[in-house]
Amino acid sequence: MQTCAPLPHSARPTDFDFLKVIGKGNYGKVLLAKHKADGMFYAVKVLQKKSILQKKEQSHIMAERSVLLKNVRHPFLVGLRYSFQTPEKLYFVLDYVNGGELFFHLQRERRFLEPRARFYTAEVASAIGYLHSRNIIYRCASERGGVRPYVLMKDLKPENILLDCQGHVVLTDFGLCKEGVQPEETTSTFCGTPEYLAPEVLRKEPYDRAVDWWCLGAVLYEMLHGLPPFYSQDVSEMYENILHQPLQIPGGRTVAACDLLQGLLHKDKRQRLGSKTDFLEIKNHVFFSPINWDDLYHKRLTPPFNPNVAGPADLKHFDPEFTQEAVSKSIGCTPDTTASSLEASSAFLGFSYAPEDDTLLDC
Ligand code: ISQ
Repeated sequence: MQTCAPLPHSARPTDFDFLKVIGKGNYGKVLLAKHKADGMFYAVKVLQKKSILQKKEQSHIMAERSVLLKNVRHPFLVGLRYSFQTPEKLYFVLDYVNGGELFFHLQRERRFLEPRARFYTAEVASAIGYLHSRNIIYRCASERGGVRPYVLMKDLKPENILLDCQGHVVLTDFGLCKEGVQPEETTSTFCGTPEYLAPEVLRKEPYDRAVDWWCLGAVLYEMLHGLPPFYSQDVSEMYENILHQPLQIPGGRTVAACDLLQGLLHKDKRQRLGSKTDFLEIKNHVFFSPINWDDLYHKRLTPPFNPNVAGPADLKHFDPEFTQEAVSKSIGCTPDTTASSLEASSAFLGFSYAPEDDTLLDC
C-alpha cells in the first residue's frame, strides 16, 4: 500500500515517469505514472485540449475538475488528487487501482454467482447513492463497438468498474456526471451506444437519477447472465429491445435476484426501483438482505475475489493491447503552436488544481 506524500501545488508532466498506457478513450489516455520525487504510482488521465474543443466538451472537462473541487470522496470512487495543464494538454492525477476491470474478470469467468454479483452491485450502489446525495448523476453509455460521444462519461458498466488490489469496487471518471441535479430536475443529453442506456435516454427524453438505477440493473444482469439485458449484435434491434421488449431473465436465479432485476430494469422510470426514495429502496431490497451496509461502506466485508497483485506496479490485470503501447506516443512532446492550439490553451483557464492539505485522501 502506498503512503501519502504532500501534493505539489504546481505540477508538471516532467514530475512523472510515464510507464504504461492503462486505458484509452476518444480524447486521450490514462497512463500509469510514477511520481519522481516520492516514488508513488498514479493513474494520470491525459486529454488533448484540441480534441475536447473540437467536440465542444470543455464544459464537461471543467465539470470533472469542479467535481474534484467539490471534494467528492467515497470508498468506492476513484480518488482525484489534483489537475494541471500544459498549453496542449490537461492532466488529471488519479489514484492508481490495479485489480483490473470488473469486465475483464467477468469476460474470463463468463458470469458470476449471486453472492459475488451481490457484493459488487452493493458497492456500486453505495457509490451511486453517495453521488446522488451530492446531486451528481452517474450516467451510463457504452464504448464497446461504438463511437462514444463523451470520453469522460460516467459509465456504469463492468469495463469502467475497476477493482482495487483487495477486490473492492472503484468507479472511475467524473467528467460527464451532470452536476447540480436536484431530485425533481431532469437533464436531456444523449450518450453512447445502447447496451446500458435506459429507455428514456434512448428516446432523448429528460432523464433523472432513476437512469443510474437502470444502469445498475444492466450491470447486475450482465454479471449474472454474461450478456447485457436486451442484447443484440444488431444495434437497431437492441434499441428496439430496450424500448419495447419485455425483460427476459434466464432461469436458475433466485426469486430475489429476478425481482431486483425487474425493478431496476423497469422501462417506466417512474415505476423503476429507486425512483421514489433513491438508494434507500435499493438498500432495502430482499436481494441485499445478506449485506450489512455499514460494514460494506467501511470495507469490513471480505471481497469474494482477490486480484492477487504483486504490488502497485503489477499490471497483470490490464489489457496488453494498452500496456504494450509506447508511452511516448501518448505524451506527445512536440510543441504545437498553431492557432487552434493557442485557442485550446486559453479555453481551460483555472483548470489546474491542488487540494489544500486537509482535503487529502486517507491512504
Ligand atoms: C485508476 N487506476 C487504473 C486505471 C484507471 C483508469 C481510469 C481512471 C482511473 C484509473
